[in-house]
Amino acid sequence: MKDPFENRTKPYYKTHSLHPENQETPIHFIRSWITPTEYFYRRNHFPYPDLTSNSFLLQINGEIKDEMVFPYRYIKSLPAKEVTMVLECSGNKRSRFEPEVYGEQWEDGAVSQGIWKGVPLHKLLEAAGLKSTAVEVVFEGLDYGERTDFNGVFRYARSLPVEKAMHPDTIIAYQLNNKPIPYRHGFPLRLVVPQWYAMASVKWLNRITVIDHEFKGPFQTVDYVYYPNKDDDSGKKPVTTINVDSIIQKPTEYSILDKGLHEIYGIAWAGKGVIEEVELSFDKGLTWVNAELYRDKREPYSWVFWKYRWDIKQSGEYTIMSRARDSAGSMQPSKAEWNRKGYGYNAVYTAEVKVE
Ligand SMILES: Nc1nc2c(c(=O)[nH]1)N[C@H]1C(S)=C(S)[C@@H](COP(=O)(O)O)O[C@H]1N2
Ligand SMILES: [Mo]
Repeated sequence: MKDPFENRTKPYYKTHSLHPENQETPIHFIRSWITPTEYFYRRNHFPYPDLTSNSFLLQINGEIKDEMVFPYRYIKSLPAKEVTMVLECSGNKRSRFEPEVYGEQWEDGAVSQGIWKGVPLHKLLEAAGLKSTAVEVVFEGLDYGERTDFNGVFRYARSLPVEKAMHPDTIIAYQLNNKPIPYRHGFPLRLVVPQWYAMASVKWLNRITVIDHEFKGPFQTVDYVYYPNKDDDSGKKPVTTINVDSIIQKPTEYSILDKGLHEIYGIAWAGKGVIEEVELSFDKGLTWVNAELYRDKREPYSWVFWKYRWDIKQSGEYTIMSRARDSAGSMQPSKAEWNRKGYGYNAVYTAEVKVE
């Protein structure tokens, strides 16, 4: 499809599928605070939607006092808010699960950081007048298609509990990194939900429906659910908040290093709370040292950079491990919680290197 809003020349580091487009970027080499827009990962369930003049109207209906239609231009004229945050696919790092799980085999790159600008959603919901019967708010994108498990055509749709929808940092965004949101990332309007995995941040947002019950759409109750068991659905729970996580950006896996001083670095991020500590181990987890953290205190939803000066005296093979801890009391586990659809992988990160 012709893309009037983006002129990509660089190839993607890894393409998982082209129809729909699922691609990730070389996160290991990103040192800028903000992920340049052309390096943002892309995750789609359906073909990119066609835009018409109706795509520039946002409807709100359901359990509200007045049905409303907000034009794109009007939304852009309202007092805005900027949110710098990690956008992470809940399937990020899925390829690391053992035993293997189905789904796009994401490596470490289905996570990006951007500055989103838009209008707090609660302002629009307040204008429409939420009824006391409101339980959830459903967000529908313009994209649609078939699924392999059900007959019919579905739109991409997700819900939030009223409380999360009313959070002042849940926004209807129209800008990413100081430009209109690129078409592939949800132009003209996108719901942006800090702290939750990215399936909640509905692209090409077209309709908001307030409902008096729990939403049962397939992207809510079939996908984006943790199923801890292989053969049955017992113990299932919805995928919501991002798990505390980190990666080592340098050295990359299987690097060959000289003895001596090396600066090693990476990033760490959390959903609930902020990163408090990143620890490293060079002896398979026997002992841990603290990395230095670099953060912007005003940006609670963004990742932190960490750095450590590693002085290697002895040649040999090493496994470097990184482990982040957040202010909500969670730490990366040594083994990720396996689940059938492969969401939320966040085991201690490892990179094997050789020192000569
Ligand atoms: N309308 C719509 N919104 C969507 C999706 C989609 O397929 N359609 N995918 C979701 C998922 S699973 C992810 S990880 C992010 C990907 O956003 P990106 O392509 O901008 O990186 O969008 C979310 N919002
Ligand atoms: Mo995702």
